[in-house]
Formats: sequence, C-alpha cells, structure tokens
Amino acid sequence: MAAPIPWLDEDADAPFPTASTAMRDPDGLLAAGGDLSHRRLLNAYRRGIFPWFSEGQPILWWSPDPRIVFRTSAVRLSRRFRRQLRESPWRVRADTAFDAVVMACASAPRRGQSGTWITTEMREAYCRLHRLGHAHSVEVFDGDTLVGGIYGVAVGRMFFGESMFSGCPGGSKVALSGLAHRLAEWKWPLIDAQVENAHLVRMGAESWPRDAFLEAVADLTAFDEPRAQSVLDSLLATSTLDTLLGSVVLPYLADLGDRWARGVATVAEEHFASSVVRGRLLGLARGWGRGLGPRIVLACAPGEQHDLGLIAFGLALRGRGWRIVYLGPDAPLDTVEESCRRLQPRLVVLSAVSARRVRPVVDQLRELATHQRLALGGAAAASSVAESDGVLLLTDGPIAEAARVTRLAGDGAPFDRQPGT
Ligand code: B12
Repeated sequence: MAAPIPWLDEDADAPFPTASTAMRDPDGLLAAGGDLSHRRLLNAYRRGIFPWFSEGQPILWWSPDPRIVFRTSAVRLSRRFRRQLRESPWRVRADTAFDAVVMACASAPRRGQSGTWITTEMREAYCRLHRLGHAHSVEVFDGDTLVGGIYGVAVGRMFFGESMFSGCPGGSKVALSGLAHRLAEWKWPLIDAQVENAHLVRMGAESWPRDAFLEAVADLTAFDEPRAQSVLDSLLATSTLDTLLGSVVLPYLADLGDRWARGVATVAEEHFASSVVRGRLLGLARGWGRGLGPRIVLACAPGEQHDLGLIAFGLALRGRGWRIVYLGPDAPLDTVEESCRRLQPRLVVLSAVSARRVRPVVDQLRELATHQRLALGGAAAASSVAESDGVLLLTDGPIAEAARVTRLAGDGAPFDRQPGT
C-alpha cells in the first residue's frame, strides 16, 4: 500500500517534508493541505516546491524529478522572429498588468488539459504576492491589447515561472525572452519552468535532476552579502553621508521594520539587512573619536540592543566636527558615568527604542543630569523622563537632531532649554 501524503500543519511557517520523500507516481507529489498564504508560498519556493491542484482538490504541493528550467542566457529568439518583431508594434512591459496576465493564463485554452489549474484561490494568492512585491509579470502589448505574458515569483536571485500565455502566436515566446533577457542582465541565471512539456522544450528548456535544481535554488535564494555590499559601495560613491543616511539607510530600515511587522520580511532577512548596514556604518565610523572637536558620549540604555539610529546620529555629528566616544548597545550606567568623569564630554546621549529600558534607570539619569549635560534619543525619548528633569529630549530623526545639537553647541549656552528648541 502507498504511504499516505503528509498533510501540512496549520502554521504557515511549519517546514515542508524534504523533497526526496516526494512520490514517484505521480512524480513529485510531496504534501497536501495548508494554505496559500504568502509566508507559506515563499517558504515553498525557497525549497523548490510549488502548489498545483485542480478545483475541488485539496492544495497539493510538488517537487518533481527531473525539474525543467531555462538558463536565462540561453533563451533566444530566432533571427527571423526578431526581425519580424522589430517591424511589429508589439511592446514588452513589466508589472503593468499582473492581474490581467494571471487571468489570461487561467483562461488560456491548453491542448491536452481539461480546465486550468489556476483556480480563483490561486489567482487571489498570486495577486496578493504581487502586491507584496514578490510576484511579477512581463506583458506583451499590441497597442492596448495584451497578446502575451508570463508571471512568477522572485526569491533572492531565482525566478520561479508559474505560467505563460499567448493571445497571438509568439506572444508567450516574446514574454519569456523579455523576462530572460532582463534577468540575465541582472545575473539571475535560472527560470524555473516546473514540469516538462513539448512547448517549453522547443523554447530551450532543460531537464535537471531534482537534487541539482534544489542545490541551485538554495544557492540563489540565500542572502547575497557581496551584492548588498556592492549596492552600498555605489551609494557611498555617489552621495554625501547625510543624504546616504537620511534618504537611503534610515528610510530603508524603517521600511524593513514595517515589512517585518507585517510579516513580509523574515526574521532572517531583518537580521541579515540590519547587520550588513550596521557593519558598514561602523566601517564609516572608523576614527570618529579623533580630532579636536567637542566630545560627545553615545550609549544605548542598559538592555537596549537597537543602536542603528544612534550610530547614524554619531556619523551625522562626526560630519559636523564632533569627536565621538561610542559605548555601544546595552551600556551599564556605571560605565556611562565613569566615561563622563574621565572625559568631561560636552554632551552624553543615551538612546532607547523602548521606554522599558529607560524607566528602571530614571532616577540615575536625573542624578547624572545634575552634573552632566544629558540627552535622550530614539523612540523612548518622548517618555519616562521630562525636559524639566534637565534631560534634553531628541525626538526627531538622527540627522535633524545632529544639526540641532550642533547649533545648540555653537550658541554659547549649549543644551540649556531655550525657547523654541
Ligand atoms: C533592526 C531591528 C532589530 C535588530 C537591531 C540591530 C541593531 N544593532 O540596532 C535586532 C535583530 C538585534 C533586533 C532585536 C530585537 N528587537 Co528589534 N527591531 C529592528 C527593526 C526591524 C528596525 C529598527 C531600526 O534600527 N530602525 C532604524 C532606526 C533608525 O529607526 P527607528 O527605530 O524607527 O528610529 C527613528 C527614531 O526613533 C530616531 N532614532 C532612533 N534612534 C535614535 C537615536 C538618536 C540619538 C536620535 C537623535 C534619533 C534616533 O530615528 C528614526 C527616525 O529616523 C524594528 C522594527 C521597526 N518597525 O522599527 C524592530 C523593533 C525595534 N524591535 C523590537 C523588538 C521587540 C526586538 C526584540 C526585543 C525582540 C525580537 N523579537 O527580535 C530584540 C531585542 C533587542 C533589545 N534587547 O533591545 C520592537 C520594539 C518594540 C518596542 N517598542 O519595544 C520593534 C519595533 C519591532 C516590533 N514591531 O515589534 N531588532
């Protein structure tokens, strides 16, 4: 008797069974059930698994062996067809009509298939993935008429093709080649085409052993640190530090936080991105304690690990001539007090996201503020202590506050409360 198909857990993050346990007949059937939430779909693609089922069936998950793939550099149109295209009014676009491409794929008549597997549930799931930025389409238009298209899911540097259609002969070929051309330019080497059919093979698809395919997927969907660093390199080469921080890094981190809170970015992505950015900011901070400018001590409140805003603040101050003494995340207040005694800084800035980190040390902060100019930054700046306690509250972003603190320092009576500041 055949072993029963594993039934997926309700938890969208629950692992899939390993691909090697998939059935031989039907080829690649791995599991059933679960849902088409974006988290589960992305988990599936990352492991080389995709959903495929007909109306009335439970959701079925597949990892066939062999697997059909296109090498993006090898998808070519014949010379004759390219010449015809140049003379035609057809235009290729990306992500301008995702829902229409999915709908056209769902209703395209296909030889040898009774009805399509792109059910309403599947259509809704992929349109949702598209709105979240993971699924993309390439469209071929003749004027306003859609004559071809392809759509799929992008993870890391891997594109998982889902379906394509031709409204006119050659429409899907042009869409596929448009997609492959763009991906090849970006150095994305493969497009998954799932299972073999004669049409795909005629267009140049190759058959790969499942193990080789899964190895390539694991490689291409891993976080790509060299690429992240090269993006930062080119940004650094073309922007000032304030622009880089204020217009790129801080908005990027805010967006990352937002996507993480909505469950769109994984914890792994959040950790990866924040550690790449932190490493790079600290690289820029090398030597920020040297010089003759006014000295400032920066520290995170005890227990507080979030220090990206504080580092950005330090870099913005450095650009304005300050000498930075950085005590880092989770700084014990005794250490802060000791540094103040030794270094006599013009200002000490403590940073915290959560007011929970500040409350237990409020009395110590009030005491410190009696003999040391003290400021509080980060989201917790608006709580727990008040300016009347002698603590300057930095409630704006790091760049704006670095400019304000510098202005106050130049005003002769630095950091005392002033009307309108
Ligand atoms: C990156 C990140 C991390 C990284 C931090 C890396 C690092 N070295 O900083 C890591 C993975 C370590 C981490 C860990 C944790 N994190 Co976290 N993390 C984030 C994330 C995604 C981004 C935070 C960030 O750096 N943003 C960039 C900064 C610059 O922007 P910002 O924080 O919005 O700050 C604005 C202002 O406050 C100001 N600002 C910030 N700092 C400073 C400093 C000064 C001096 C000035 C003037 C201004 C200023 O600038 C910004 C506006 O431009 C947020 C999500 C989010 N929505 O923010 C969660 C978030 C901050 N983390 C959170 C939590 C709960 C945690 C953890 C407890 C648990 C967990 N499950 O991971 C741990 C605990 C850490 C600890 N003990 O402190 C919560 C905090 C909730 C709260 N209010 O307490 C958040 C909001 C996520 C959430 N929605 O639940 N996290």
